[in-house]
Parts: sequence; C-alpha cells; structure tokens
Amino acid sequence: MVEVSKMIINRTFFLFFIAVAMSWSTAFAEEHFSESPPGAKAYIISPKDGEVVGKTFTVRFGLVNMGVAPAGVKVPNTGHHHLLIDLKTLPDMGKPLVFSENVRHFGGGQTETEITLAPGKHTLRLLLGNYVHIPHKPPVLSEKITITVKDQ
Ligand SMILES: [Cu+2]
Repeated sequence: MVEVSKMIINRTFFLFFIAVAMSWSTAFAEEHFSESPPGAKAYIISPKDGEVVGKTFTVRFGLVNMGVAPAGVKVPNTGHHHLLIDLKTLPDMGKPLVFSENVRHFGGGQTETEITLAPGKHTLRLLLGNYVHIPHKPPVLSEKITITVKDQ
C-alpha cells in the first residue's frame, strides 16, 4: 500500500512538473520571440538540390534581408542558422529548437559548415533561430533540398 501511494504521489508530481515545464516554455517563447522582417529568406547556397556529393562536404548558408548574430546576442533582424538534416517533421516553431544530430545549431554565427553523412539520399534545410534559439515570426525557413552522398 505504501508503495502504491508513493507511486501515485510520484506520478502526480511528475505530471505537475510537466505542466509547469510546458507552460513555462510557452510563456518563455512568447516573451522571447523575434519578428522577421519582410523579404527575409534563408537558402542553401551549396550543395544544390539534387547534387551528388562526397561523404564529407561543405554546406553554405545563405540569408537575405537579415543578419547573422551569435546565440545570446539580441539584435533586431538577426539570428543564427540551424541545419535540419533528414528531419521528417518540422520542429515546433513556438519553442526553442532542441539540439540533436538532426537539428544542428550554429550559435557562433557560422555561415557554413563541413558535415559527414552516410552514403545515400539526405535532405537538408535551414531554419533561422533568434538569440534564444526560437524560430522567428514568421519562420525564416529555407526550401528543403535533397542530395545524394556517394558511396566512397
Ligand atoms: Cu540555436
């Protein structure tokens, strides 16, 4: 009995914690979102859509009508790049972007990167995030490109 009630308390506490965390992150995002100016656009300069590349290749990030600033730096009309690799579903645009193998952050303000991918087809897409990694309103998201990594 003691064990069961302990579990119920733990579960209640856990759910409460989740609810607090969710409302906190929504409130946080609302307080920290940034607007993107008209005409803002992110695009992948290279590789090109449909290109065949070697295992290790350079991705160059393009940005129109906005500037690049490192994460943590709050300057209007700026952000830092995120490279979405093989991401099937777009992330929640109202929250800070998570760090993962599929969502790479370039918080140093980088405008290109060298990546290594397994042979085969891959998709790449850019998404700008603001100083706290939240996508802008409206989101500055590039077209999705598909590339083929050579088996060599
Ligand atoms: Cu970021």
